[in-house]
Amino acid sequence: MFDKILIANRGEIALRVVRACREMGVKSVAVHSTADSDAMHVRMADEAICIGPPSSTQSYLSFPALISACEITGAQAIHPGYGFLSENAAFVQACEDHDITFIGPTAEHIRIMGDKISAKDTMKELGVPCVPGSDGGVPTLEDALKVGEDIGYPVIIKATAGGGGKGMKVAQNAGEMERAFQSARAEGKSNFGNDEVYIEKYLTTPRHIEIQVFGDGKGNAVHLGERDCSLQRRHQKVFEEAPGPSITPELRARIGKVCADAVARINYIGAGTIEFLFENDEFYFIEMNTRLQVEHPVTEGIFGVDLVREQLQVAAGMPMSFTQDDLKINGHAIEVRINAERLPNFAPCPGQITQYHAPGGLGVRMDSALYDGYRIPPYYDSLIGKLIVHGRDRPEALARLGRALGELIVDGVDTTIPLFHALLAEEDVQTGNYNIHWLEHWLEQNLA
Ligand code: MV4
Repeated sequence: MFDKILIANRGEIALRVVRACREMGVKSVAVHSTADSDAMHVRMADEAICIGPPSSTQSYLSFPALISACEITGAQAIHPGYGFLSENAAFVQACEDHDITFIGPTAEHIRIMGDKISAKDTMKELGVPCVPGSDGGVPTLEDALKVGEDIGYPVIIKATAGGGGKGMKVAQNAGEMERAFQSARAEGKSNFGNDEVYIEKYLTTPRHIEIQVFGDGKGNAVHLGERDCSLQRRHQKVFEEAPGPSITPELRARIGKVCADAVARINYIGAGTIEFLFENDEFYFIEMNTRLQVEHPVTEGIFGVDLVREQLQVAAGMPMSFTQDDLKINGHAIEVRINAERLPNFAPCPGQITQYHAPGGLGVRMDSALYDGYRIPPYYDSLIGKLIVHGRDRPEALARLGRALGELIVDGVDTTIPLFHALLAEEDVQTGNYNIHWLEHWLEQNLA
């Protein structure tokens, strides 16, 4: 095991990694910008080092600052958390060049999955069910119209380099194709410097179901079931749960095995998430994320495992702590994302926290780097905490969520807490009857 690792991140996820390190007897190095000198992850880590000015590009995203910080502190490995450099293949290469272990997948796997066409090709080859669509990139409008004719409308045109919903356009019929095709290309070009697009059948009312996988890099891999993350606003998840209300044990076992076998075959190392659209009891692969995700605690809750510990273990060349047979689901977990945002527009709301009180009690986990008096800087993501509840079943988890939200106090800034009180009062949330469009519709009718 490593003696010391550096955490190339901030906020709750940096603290999450510090906690795993402390339990494992691994020393942790926090890095911070000048805007984060007072941050909790800096206080909680064994050592801290300032790596630059507030701007992320000059601090949390700076290769030389991070590599130098490792050299100065003697850290042998870097945990990237999520966001920032977590899916940056060039950074993985830079770590390798400096004999620093990147705690995550290889540069090659990150590169393959970052390109949506090569990700889909790879998954298809590995037997993972994909959305019907074009065979790779679609270079011209003429080709696009042919694909539309072939698979039938509606279709969705997606930028190969896309992600987070950028560079995605729907065409309801052949007449809408030209506009959608050109605009997806233009968005791909301006956002990612790549105008290549591909086309898929547009699924109208799917759920977003993602399968957690984990590999040891030596041909062994497991799945840890699914998370339903359908409740999203503008491609930002707000509420995530496991198991998925629509997924039976049979469906889970089938898609889980397909996913675990696929990542085992490519010698995948570390945590990964295989994203599907789920409609009419069928799974359709869309993307793979090669990182630990924000919502990983719901999976930890129902399986009783520490995914960050496992990341460190396999990165150090050690085996995972469990086999597939060891992994049994216990109960139900729900996460809500507490953002410093002002409703109804979800405008970022940085500022000073005048009072913070975290909820507690049975089945309650609050992952947050907040404290009384903390100043939320305006430079970074608006996520300030995650409330995760666990119950013996879904109704108990929902009741516990309502109870815990009632105990949570975050004063001084606006937050998304009132949204969750309102959502819990909705019958569709209580019954799990929602898809990827439910929240946007609800917000239009209730907050607009
Ligand atoms: C789709 C789709 C419908 N059909 N693909 C949105 C972001 C990117 N990860 C994939 N996305 C979608 N791809 C096909 N073939 C609908 C979406 C989509 C979506 C997906 C997951 C969660 C929320 C969403 C909201 C709008 C659209």
